[in-house]
Amino acid sequence: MAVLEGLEFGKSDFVLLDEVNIEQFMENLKLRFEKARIYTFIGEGVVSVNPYKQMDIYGKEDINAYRGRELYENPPHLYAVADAAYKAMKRRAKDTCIVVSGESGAGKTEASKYIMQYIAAITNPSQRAEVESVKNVLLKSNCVLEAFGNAKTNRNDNSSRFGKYMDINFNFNGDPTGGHINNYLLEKSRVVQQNGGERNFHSFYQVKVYWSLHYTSYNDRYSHNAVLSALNVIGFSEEEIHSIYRILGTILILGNLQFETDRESVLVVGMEDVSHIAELISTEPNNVTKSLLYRTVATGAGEVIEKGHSEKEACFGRDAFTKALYERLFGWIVSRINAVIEVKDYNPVLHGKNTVIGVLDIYGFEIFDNNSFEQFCINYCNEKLQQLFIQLILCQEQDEYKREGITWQHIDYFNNQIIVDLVEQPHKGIISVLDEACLSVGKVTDTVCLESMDAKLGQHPHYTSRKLAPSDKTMEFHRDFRIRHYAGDVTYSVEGFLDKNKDPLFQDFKRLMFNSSNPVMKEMWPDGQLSITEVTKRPLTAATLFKNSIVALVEKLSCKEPYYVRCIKPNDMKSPALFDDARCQHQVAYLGLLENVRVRRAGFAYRQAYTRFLQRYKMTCEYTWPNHLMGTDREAVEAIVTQHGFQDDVAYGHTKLFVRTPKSLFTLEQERAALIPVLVLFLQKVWRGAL
Ligand code: AD9
Ligand code: MG
Repeated sequence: MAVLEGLEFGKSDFVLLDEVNIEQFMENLKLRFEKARIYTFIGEGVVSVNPYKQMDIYGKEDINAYRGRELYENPPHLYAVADAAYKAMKRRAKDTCIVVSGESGAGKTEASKYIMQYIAAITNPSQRAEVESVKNVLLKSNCVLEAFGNAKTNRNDNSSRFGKYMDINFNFNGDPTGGHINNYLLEKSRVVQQNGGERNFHSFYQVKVYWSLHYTSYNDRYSHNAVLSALNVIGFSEEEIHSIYRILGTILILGNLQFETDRESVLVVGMEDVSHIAELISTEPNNVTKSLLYRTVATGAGEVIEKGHSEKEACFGRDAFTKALYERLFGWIVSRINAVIEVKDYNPVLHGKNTVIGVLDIYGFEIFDNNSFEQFCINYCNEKLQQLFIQLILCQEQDEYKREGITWQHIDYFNNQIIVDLVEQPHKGIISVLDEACLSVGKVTDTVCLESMDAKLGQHPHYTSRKLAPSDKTMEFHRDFRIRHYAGDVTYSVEGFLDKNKDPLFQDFKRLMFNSSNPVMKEMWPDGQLSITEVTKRPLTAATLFKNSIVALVEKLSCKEPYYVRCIKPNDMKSPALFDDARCQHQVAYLGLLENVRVRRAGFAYRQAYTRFLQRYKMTCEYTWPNHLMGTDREAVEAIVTQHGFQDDVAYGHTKLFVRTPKSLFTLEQERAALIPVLVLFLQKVWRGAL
């Protein structure tokens, strides 16, 4: 409900549409995009359309305009939402989170960076050194994580190939004291294989610069310096930085390493590569060759023997090792950053409540031409987040009105719990079928696994396969299954699912790394100290690990007050000028934005328990100041509301007052703010005995 924009820019809050229907919604979204108004509110959330061009709206003056102001005082902006989350945290000591969602290339990562920059800019006005250094590390961590976790894909030149959730901790002053980063499912298969037109992680193009100082391209060289300086600022030591680039080098060499079979024995082609690897990971060439060509196995009789790989097994082992090296490296970098920004010496008695703002930037829904295990996990994650959104925004909201006895017309929406169950239900869901197939002793293939999915889930309304729908030629027999996701149908090819889920890595590689004389590398591979006879427990599968991490994430988010940034990708051409109606409408539909507006509109933007409302605003009304003589707090609140003339804008619940539009509260806040200095003067006089 921004007051500063003319109507020629459309409605700044979708709640203000004359009628809530898809036509009006799209018309408003398009009009605003074409007038370079990329943000629009839905209540306290913001919808953002990727402008695909630099906008002059993120400067110092812009930050100052939003700082400490109310949502409706300024045009819609990420800063308004960030400030709302920050204020809730500071004023009410609430943990809050900002969930940024949308599909690949919609602008999530850019949005989360602007949000973090805003929070950094408005905190620590007194420039305390320790707070400045925390802020610096938080901001610099983005650069490092992007270098190692982002890559050019066909959808986005800087696509995040991992999910990120960052908690920022604040002290009672509202200044950042530390933070913590959680990373989710890095797409490590990219290290060994990329789709046509796509690239490996950015870091690999930088390592070439690091070594040869040849330009790969201006951009890469530029960001290489930025990454090095960020690593330095965060506090990575010289040795650690060297180790990082040595691991990247190792991966590059492994990527070209071939095997050949000579009279039944398998050999590495090109021993100079092996020596080079040995030098990089600080070990003997002999150890490298052995890990590449043999695996240690424990026989039934408890004997330990060395078994030579076939050429195929050697290739498989090499790729698994390459992927694991990168995954461990990435995980280690995150944990190193965490160690630096971890809140230290926090004493709740001394420092007051430690509050948190969480920022979630996680991969959006993905539908590719060929969808594999990674897309399956990513899309499952999006189902979970949609479910959280439904729970928090749609369900809870309606439940509260019911509980408080407020008259309310129920709003229908699609509840995707049924799809979440399809994937994660114990014993029945897809993950459980996959795990079962991975754990069975016999030779289970991807196709066999598909058959058992068909058998178990054939009746599910959101699951199908070619066998279940033989006439549907868009799927292949014995290979594809399809999930009807809330965001659309996705056909997955089951090929490779079992391997990716089992994600096996021969113990020999772990031992190789643990035995490195480079302490940084050794630290990344603590499990390498186990001998083969000690490694008996089956590790959890990739899907189950991912599921557990997402369940934990949702738990973390659900106890915080959520703020939403919903990102929309205007077209597939990365064009600043094109608003592709069909593409945008599809995103609006699956993000559930219309339902969001409806609930918001029918509902009440603000609510407060009568006692708290009274405490805050009693000074604004003659009947309640200094003490009210009414019967109940509710009656006192009624007196305040009536005196200010917004009785038509509220509803009275059993325990809370509900206010429909923010404007009413704003009036009260202004009056309160104006009264406070008067009151302070008055009280000072009382204390001095002047009155
Ligand atoms: V993915 O799921 O990680 O593949 P994101 O994170 O949603 O995706 P990203 O933020 O990386 O997308 O945005 C993609 C590109 O759009 C950026 O590299 C910018 O070139 C462009 N973009 C996004 N937001 C803005 C903006 N606010 N201003 C200018 C933007 N350009
Ligand atoms: Mg991203």
